[in-house]
Amino acid sequence: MSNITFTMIKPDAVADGHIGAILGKISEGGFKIKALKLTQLTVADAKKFYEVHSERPFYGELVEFMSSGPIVAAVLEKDNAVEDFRTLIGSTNPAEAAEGTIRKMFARSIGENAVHGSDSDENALIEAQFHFSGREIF
Ligand code: DAT
Ligand code: MG
Repeated sequence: MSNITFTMIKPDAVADGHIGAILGKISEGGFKIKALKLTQLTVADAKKFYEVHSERPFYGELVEFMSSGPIVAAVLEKDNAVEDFRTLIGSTNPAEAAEGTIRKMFARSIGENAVHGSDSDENALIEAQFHFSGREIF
């Protein structure tokens, strides 16, 4: 399953009513939806998903935020999906994100930044399988 990436529309963007607009940007960006659901991370889920950041000073608030409300999880397919999706979402800090990117348009702050995008093909597969069973990925 190369050419896939994993994304979440984070609790801030769901609460702010941006699910439809963000899915629209994803579709316009040429990504095909392979899996999609509204769900919520437990604290344990969020700790595990962001384990790589466990030594960072923002880990506690990141885990608290990511488990604070519903998210939309999705698996997306496109040539060069990981890199192209990172371009579409923009920099981690929305203040530094390019015009027209999802984070520039919809994020609240560096911590509450509207969307997740996988950072490698390897992690895309791990993250997709963390959230979806085989029968949920089309
Ligand atoms: P990205 O989501 O762009 O891959 P990352 O992997 O470095 O960024 O960090 C994961 C998430 O952690 C990020 O989306 C928001 C949060 N985060 C990163 N840096 C932060 C900071 N300096 N302060 C607060 N939250 C931060
Ligand atoms: Mg990252």
